[in-house]
Amino acid sequence: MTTKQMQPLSDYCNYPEPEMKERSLQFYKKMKQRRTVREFSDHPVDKRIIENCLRAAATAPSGANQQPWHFVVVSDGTVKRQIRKAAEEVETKFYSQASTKNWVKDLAHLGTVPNKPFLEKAPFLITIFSQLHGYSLAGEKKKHYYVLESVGIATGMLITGLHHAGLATLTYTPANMRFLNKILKRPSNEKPFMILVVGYPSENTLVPVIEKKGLQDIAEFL
Ligand code: IYR
Repeated sequence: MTTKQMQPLSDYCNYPEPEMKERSLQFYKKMKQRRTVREFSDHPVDKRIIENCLRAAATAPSGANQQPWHFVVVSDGTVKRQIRKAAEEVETKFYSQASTKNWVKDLAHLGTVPNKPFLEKAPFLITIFSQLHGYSLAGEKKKHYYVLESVGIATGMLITGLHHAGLATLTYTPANMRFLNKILKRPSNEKPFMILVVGYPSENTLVPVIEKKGLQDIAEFL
């Protein structure tokens, strides 16, 4: 067993309470401005912004600090085209199949269709993989803990960072994403979690009118 090494919590920031109140309010206001967009401009995005946001995402807490995530950032036009083609095949089935009829009905208010031009138009597709298990130095399977929770938290932090930087995102999840392993040459212990489409919104893009639940509806204090 390795002995644990401890160090002082040197980076913790302590603010006076009025400042905390103001900071939390300002952060809420900033987050409230985030909207998922489905129409992107092809205006290029500086890769260093994406790198910083990925660094921020990688600070996420994870089960046993195993950091069971992998990000493949796609900007290559040929690879984006391959992803679009494979995704649209999945979507065509999804929108026409009897087994997903109710699901498709529940999405009607979003106006989504099988055609996914944003997969080629947006400058970056950040594909996110969950490492369902890892490998020991000897090459044996190593159990990973709370994989979905960990990758979900890191993804939330990534979306938050990109929004904070001024970029728009789309959390895109075709019903079956295994094609990503093949296209991006990822090993079978990695399961695609999401395609995060990143860029600038296209000019005059429209977003659906939606409501977020209020505090009373989502939380209670005992
Ligand atoms: N993947 C499909 C369907 C879809 C599913 C959910 I859940 C959404 O919130 C939105 C769309 C598509 O992107 O069209």
